[in-house]
Amino acid sequence: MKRQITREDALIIVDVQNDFCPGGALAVPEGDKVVPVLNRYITLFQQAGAPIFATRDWHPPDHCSFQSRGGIWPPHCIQGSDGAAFHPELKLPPDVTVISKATSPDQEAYSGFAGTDLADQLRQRGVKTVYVGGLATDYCVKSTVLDALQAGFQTVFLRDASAGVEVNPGDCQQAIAAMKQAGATEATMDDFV
Ligand code: VGL
Ligand code: ZN
Repeated sequence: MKRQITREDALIIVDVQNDFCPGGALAVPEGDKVVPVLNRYITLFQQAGAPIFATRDWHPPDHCSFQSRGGIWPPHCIQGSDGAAFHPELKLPPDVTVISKATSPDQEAYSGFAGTDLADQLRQRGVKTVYVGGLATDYCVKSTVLDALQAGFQTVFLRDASAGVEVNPGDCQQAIAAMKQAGATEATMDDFV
């Protein structure tokens, strides 16, 4: 059975920012490979009149997740920097809703739902099912998927539109298992009409 996108569906593009792509401060191996795939999903959702959201990691310069403050990451996605900008080839539509997260110095937020109004915005538009892809599978994509399920949305992980950091080998596989265990399903472009 092929999936047909309707107005009750939404696309959530997670953190497709320069710092998470090759050459960036916290590069996901082959992170930029998700860009052309996401562009195809963007076209599909746009044609169906379905809303599109793009989350971005949007840290102050002294964010608690940085090694300088005892966190585990090098500085990345600092508000307004080139590294924090969306990948230049990502074709976000003019009516995309951008969701900035982890914007306060003392709060980490991997999920696009954490500390944002994403759930309210989805409900306001009558969204029932969210399709989630982007960077990184084993961090922000996973967290966003788990929170979407928690918030009551049917949730589909877009495997071909996601890539992971893989700090430890197997992290992505584990993340995918955890998402499925929590009730997410998985899809790739072939599953759509
Ligand atoms: C992310 C590490 C730190 C992500 C964000 O977007 O997956 N990973 N901050
Ligand atoms: Zn971050």
